[in-house]
Amino acid sequence: MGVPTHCPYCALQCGMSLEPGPAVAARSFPVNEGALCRKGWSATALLDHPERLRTPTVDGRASTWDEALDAVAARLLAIRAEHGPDAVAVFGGGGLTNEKAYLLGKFARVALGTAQIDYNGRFCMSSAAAAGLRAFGVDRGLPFPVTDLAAADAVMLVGANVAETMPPLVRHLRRARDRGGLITVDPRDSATAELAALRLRPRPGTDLALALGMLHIAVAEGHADKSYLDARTTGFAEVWRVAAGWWPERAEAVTGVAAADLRAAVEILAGAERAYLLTGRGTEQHATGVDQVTGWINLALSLGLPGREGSGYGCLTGQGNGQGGREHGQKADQLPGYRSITDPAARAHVAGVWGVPAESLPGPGRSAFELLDALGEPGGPRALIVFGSNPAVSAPDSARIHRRLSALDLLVVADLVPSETARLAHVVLPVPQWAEEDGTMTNLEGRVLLRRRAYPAPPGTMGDLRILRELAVRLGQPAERFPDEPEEVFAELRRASAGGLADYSGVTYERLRAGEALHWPCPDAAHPGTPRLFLDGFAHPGGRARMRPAEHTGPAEALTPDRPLWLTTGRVLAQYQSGAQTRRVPELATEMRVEVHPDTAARAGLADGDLARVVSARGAFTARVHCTTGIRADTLFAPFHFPGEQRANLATHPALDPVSRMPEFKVAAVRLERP
Ligand SMILES: Nc1nc2c(c(=O)[nH]1)N[C@H]1C(S)=C(S)[C@@H](COP(=O)(O)OP(=O)(O)OC[C@H]3O[C@@H](n4cnc5c(=O)[nH]c(N)nc54)[C@H](O)[C@@H]3O)O[C@H]1N2
Ligand SMILES: Nc1nc2c(c(=O)[nH]1)N[C@H]1C(S)=C(S)[C@@H](COP(=O)(O)OP(=O)(O)OC[C@H]3O[C@@H](n4cnc5c(=O)[nH]c(N)nc54)[C@H](O)[C@@H]3O)O[C@H]1N2
Ligand code: SF4
Ligand SMILES: [Mo]
Repeated sequence: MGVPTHCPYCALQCGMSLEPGPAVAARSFPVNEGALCRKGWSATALLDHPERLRTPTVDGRASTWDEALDAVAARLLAIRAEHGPDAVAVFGGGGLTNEKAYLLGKFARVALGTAQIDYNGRFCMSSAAAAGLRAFGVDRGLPFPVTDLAAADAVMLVGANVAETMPPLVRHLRRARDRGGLITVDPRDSATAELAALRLRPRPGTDLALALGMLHIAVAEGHADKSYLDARTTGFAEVWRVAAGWWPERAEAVTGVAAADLRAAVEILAGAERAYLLTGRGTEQHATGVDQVTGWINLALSLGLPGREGSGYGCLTGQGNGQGGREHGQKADQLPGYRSITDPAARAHVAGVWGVPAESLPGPGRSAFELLDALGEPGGPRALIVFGSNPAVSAPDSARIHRRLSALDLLVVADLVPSETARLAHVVLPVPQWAEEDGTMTNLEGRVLLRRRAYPAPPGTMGDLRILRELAVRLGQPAERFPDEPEEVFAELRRASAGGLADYSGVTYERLRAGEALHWPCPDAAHPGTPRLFLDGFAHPGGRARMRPAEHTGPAEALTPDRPLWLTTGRVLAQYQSGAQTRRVPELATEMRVEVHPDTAARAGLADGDLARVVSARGAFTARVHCTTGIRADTLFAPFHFPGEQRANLATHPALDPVSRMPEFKVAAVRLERP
């Protein structure tokens, strides 16, 4: 009998069973019904990998744990004494368990007293989170279980390549597919687009024009749900004032998508009894990401989809704990329970749980890119502590971030492998990994899951929770304020989240061990959890969704004769994120390739299989040319999983969305050339 747990990678959090060996076995669980993708099947390969970190290092030399922790604490205290508490910064990750994310936020605010904490979720979910929170009053990626999709007649996937990024999810789209109801919006024919009855291939960065064009058609052709708009929303008149100007031919001219295809998409969605609109990073990772998602939400609301049984709008969360990771206080502006750090009542509640005065809690800090960009700069942090991210590969404008990371007086990285960021660090702290620890994760549907320890942690490693406790004590905190048993940390998290938007107070390890399906909010021990939100009303006072006008402005930079192509970036099936984990798994070996239309390649004097350079105003990366007619001729697609010269982020644009502070990962002006 194996240990029932969940995959270490994406937000689908497929159920699996861990057997001696170590080996992965299938387990029935609703989101994946026993299926796993290649990354899930090969996940145990990293447990005993030769490159696994097993000894702390200080300035490149192996040390004992006491030496490493003493050195970190002493240097942090010295930096703080000289430059103040905000000279120490913390960077977290959406792959950390709820317990780790929670304790990391507490560690920053209480033990370090710094406002400077943010995490990689800012690069991931923040635009959809901000737009969803504004429109619906609460941000839960999917406000319904993934399995609800199985009954849909139509599903429109906007900038989401689930066939590669969450393969087992595709099984829930079977019905929509069979009925000709699957629509994709993507500048290229991704593996997901290949399954769709209708593929819209907009120019990168023009999604808002597309959404406005579709909204225009929906209203002009009588598909808008008037009674739903009247009863359940506010703001339609202002939204229509903008959309009225987006007649289909104008949308066609801006997006490159034929007006007839826009009409066909609206007809499929409006004609379906049960329809869903889902967004992914393709439409969200833009300097106008919040507006773009707002455009899609406005369309969904006009068609009466959100908060209706069997229909809906949702955003597909990405990282294993992308949802929980943004609820428990590692985000610069948030406290546990999805509370705002500027709300006096929230501060008082959380300070009470932590046993510190509310005035001692810092205010909001810099967002992820702004934080990284300030490192070592005048007035910026001089020390950075990283848990669960590899920003040396995954942050935009990578050469610049590399310089900033290298300018620090102290870089501390806790990781299981020597990531590119760990290689730049003064102190490296080796940690156990997923199958060697207990902890909870919250998947893309807001369901809290228990990950269980199946194997012993290797000697020489120390758990993240224990590291935080040991450092906190060395920084002068009472040990009992920093518990390191996951279940004990979770009990405290429950109290801290009580009464917040993401209320976990009724979730317990006991209920999770018993196999209960608990979706937050779950405010007390007798509460069954909330698999479906908004059926009775949206979370704003009065229960109405708030529509907001958003006008299309386009990408942050324009094409020039010197840089005549759009670069967009994303993922391939066999690699995960910065690749720190999956590049080390032999079964997943993948080559860095840039997808290019054959005509575009020929114009650059390149053929399929040649090495090429992709050059932007920030920098250049190299990749092998993969010719495909399934991509727009004005667009290149590159994955961001590779290090060194192959880093796609050497070329990406760090323009930030004004609301979410999400970087523009999905559009940059580039040229393609021979190396
Ligand atoms: N294999 C694999 N799976 C993963 C991950 C991984 O690294 N590898 N990471 C996980 C995480 S953290 C995340 S966030 C999710 C992301 O999951 P997805 O959002 O599905 O992934 P991406 O490949 O980033 O982007 C999706 C699609 O957006 C398209 N796109 C690019 N520009 C535009 C645009 O302007 N408009 C539109 N409409 N589409 C555009 C791209 O061509 C791409 O096919 O995946 C999760 N799952
Ligand atoms: N160009 C471009 N760039 C992108 C994107 C894109 O689409 N295009 N997508 C963005 C998105 S959506 C995301 S989510 C980010 C992700 O980018 P990163 O944050 O770099 O993601 P990972 O590679 O998952 O990094 C996680 C690191 O933490 C380690 N780790 C795993 N589990 C634990 C743990 O429990 N404790 C500790 N201490 N360490 C652990 C892993 O070994 C790894 O080194 O990249 C962003 N960057
Ligand atoms: S889809 Fe995601 S959770 Fe499922 S096996 Fe693959 S990486 Fe793991
Ligand atoms: Mo992500």
